[in-house]
Amino acid sequence: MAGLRRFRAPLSTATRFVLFLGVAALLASPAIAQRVRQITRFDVTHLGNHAVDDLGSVAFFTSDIDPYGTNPQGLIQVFKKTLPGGSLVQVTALEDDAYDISVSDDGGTIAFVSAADPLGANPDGSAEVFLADGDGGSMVQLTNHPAGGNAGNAVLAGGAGKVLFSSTGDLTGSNPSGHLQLFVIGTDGTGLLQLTSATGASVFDEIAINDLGIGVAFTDSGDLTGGNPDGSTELYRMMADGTGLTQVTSTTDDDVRSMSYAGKGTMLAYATNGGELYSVPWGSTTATVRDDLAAYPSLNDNATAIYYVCGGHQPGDPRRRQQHRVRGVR
Ligand SMILES: [Ca+2]
Ligand SMILES: [Ca+2]
Repeated sequence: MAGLRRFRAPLSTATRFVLFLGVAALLASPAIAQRVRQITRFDVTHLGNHAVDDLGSVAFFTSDIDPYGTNPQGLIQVFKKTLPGGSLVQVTALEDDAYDISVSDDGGTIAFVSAADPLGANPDGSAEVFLADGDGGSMVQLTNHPAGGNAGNAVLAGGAGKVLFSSTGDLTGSNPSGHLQLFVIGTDGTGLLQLTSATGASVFDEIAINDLGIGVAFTDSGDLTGGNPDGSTELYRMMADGTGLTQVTSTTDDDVRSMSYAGKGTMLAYATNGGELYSVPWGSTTATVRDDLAAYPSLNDNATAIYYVCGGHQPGDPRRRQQHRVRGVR
């Protein structure tokens, strides 16, 4: 599936953290009834994000748990859970928090952001993007913010060739103002490119890159092309070579709340704050309504199905119970 990162604030109070599996297996076989399996149960104070490989054979997540006594400081580390019902491994032993975990389609490469200095190349403690294999070995510091700025969210393309990330750094000489921008870099460290020229309002709520690292999609409240003077959250797309920036949606009172980008790059799906679910082919700005009272769409690689949460909170609505649905896309 295409790499996708949703920005979420960590939970501040003690929370029972439970990771469920179901999406990956479901997307592989949309016609088969969903089986949801609870794979963790810990009392923790931080609920990080999680990522699953294409086969649903391994899940990675970030958390401050200390199941083996190897994280006594309660820092947020990367953990790996073999599925279904396999072992739990602490992948990182960083001296600062890790966050924004993403994984390649084959489960063999992970990317994450941390202000730690595990390799001696980040003495200033800025937030940097790191790569490692699925066991935490062969770690590489992919970015370098030597003169201020920090990496924000980051996401690894499914094919493991590129990483899309946000940063306030002036990494290529094109961001002296230090605004938050999107960048892309090859996982071999080459090809660093600043993709956006935002002037301050951008937060890049969700960012995604397709499996081959060719196309990029993101949601943002910035006015990046002159088509969003009201500052609502819109869906944008562009090529990973920096060309073709396009505002896909044009909302005035119904922000884009969540989105998905098919791994093969042919389709986008998004849900608005008002709960409308749409799909829109890559290259088009004409969207098709797929459902309402919907949120958190997830397209499969071939864009033949959308998995999403459905259900409202309006009293009297017969669908007020939340459920998970799959809808075919043609
Ligand atoms: Ca640094
Ligand atoms: Ca708008």
